[in-house]
Amino acid sequence: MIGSLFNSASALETVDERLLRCGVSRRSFLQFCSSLMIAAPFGLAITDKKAPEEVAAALGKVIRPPVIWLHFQDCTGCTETLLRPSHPDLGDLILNVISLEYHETLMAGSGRQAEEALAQAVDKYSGKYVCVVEGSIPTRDNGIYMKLAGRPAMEVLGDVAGKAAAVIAIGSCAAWGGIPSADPDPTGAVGVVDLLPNKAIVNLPGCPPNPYTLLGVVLQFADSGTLPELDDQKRPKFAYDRDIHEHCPRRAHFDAGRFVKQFGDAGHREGWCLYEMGCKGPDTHAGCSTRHFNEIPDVWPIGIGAPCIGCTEKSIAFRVPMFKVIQIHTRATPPETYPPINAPQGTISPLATGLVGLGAGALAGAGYVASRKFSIKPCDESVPGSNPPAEGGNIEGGSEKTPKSQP
Ligand code: FSX
Ligand code: SF4
Ligand code: F3S
Repeated sequence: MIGSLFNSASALETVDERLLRCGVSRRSFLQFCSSLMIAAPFGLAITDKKAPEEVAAALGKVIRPPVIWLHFQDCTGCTETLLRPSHPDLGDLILNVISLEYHETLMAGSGRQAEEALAQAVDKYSGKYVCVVEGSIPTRDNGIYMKLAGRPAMEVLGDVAGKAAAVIAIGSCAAWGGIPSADPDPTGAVGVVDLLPNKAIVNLPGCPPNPYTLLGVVLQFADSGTLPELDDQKRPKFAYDRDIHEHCPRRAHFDAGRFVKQFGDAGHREGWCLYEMGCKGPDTHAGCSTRHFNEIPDVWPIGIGAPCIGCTEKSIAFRVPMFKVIQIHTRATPPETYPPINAPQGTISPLATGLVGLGAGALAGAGYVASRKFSIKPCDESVPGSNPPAEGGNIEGGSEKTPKSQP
């Protein structure tokens, strides 16, 4: 696989030409196109088609986009998630669809050779390449906590990202600091957008994010020169416009008031809701509940029985303790398949409706049970999310991290 990388001469081929030259099977390509459609069912012109064959036809004509990938303070999880699909040839295919010109973890060269490769790629594709940044950038003490070839990461970022056509910050570290920025944040870790506020940047937070979100953005850019519509945190709406809770397969349990109380208890074994175990799904915007990882059904945190830690949210992940129960203060739009969670059911006896909701799954009953979770009665222990913050803790999932002094 590595041998197919860093071949600059082939960068300006179309995807079809490249796949033909490398003998990639049509079946793998269609599988890739299906995954792309699932990851971006709307909001991207490149996937806005009726069938994978149509996506494949459009994608085949795209000139493979040159990508320069920078690594700063990270765990390499974002790279791993991109190249570890359940089918090995799919990882290979991804590297044929984009033209990865520089990637420290994957390239064979090191030292001076790697530096030269980077300089050549930046020169050759100046103003045309997509710069993907993985990892946070240390800023404390003039950025001395990470140097590449003797230069602070901040400087390398400025040079390489500065000459890119577009910059994609992959992962929570690159988007807003992520794990390295967790208290006490010894390196003053920040995201790309903090250092390049005027650059065209797309943030793809997640620890790691779904790789198809990255591919969707890169391919859309290569096809049309446009970036997808972004939200106020520069996240593409097509991937971050819903919260986990809206399409969570455990949502019916939430609505019916069935909560796991302890890992390994009967509710946990039955797949009940993890809200009381600290699940941040109601306040976390990401597509994990419908777009699982590695193309394997149920491979995502809640799918394997762990609460969502809110890894896409700057104000939650690595700020709010993992198992702390959050107050639900955002709207939680009920999906069509579930009863409205704020249904006006105030006159129905809780016991009667609880039984109706549990026994018959009646909309009114379940709606009532769910609406209890948003009780306005403070400190009602029977109502999840109504407990006051524990001493010294901040359970406001949506609140900002306490500002720290930055150099
Ligand atoms: Fe790791 Fe990427 Fe987390 Fe960060 O992902 S999966 S620590 S977001 O930069 O490698
Ligand atoms: Fe799913 Fe978490 Fe919502 Fe429960 S609280 S339904 S586990 S997202
Ligand atoms: Fe992250 Fe939560 Fe998805 S922890 S991977 S946003 S389920």
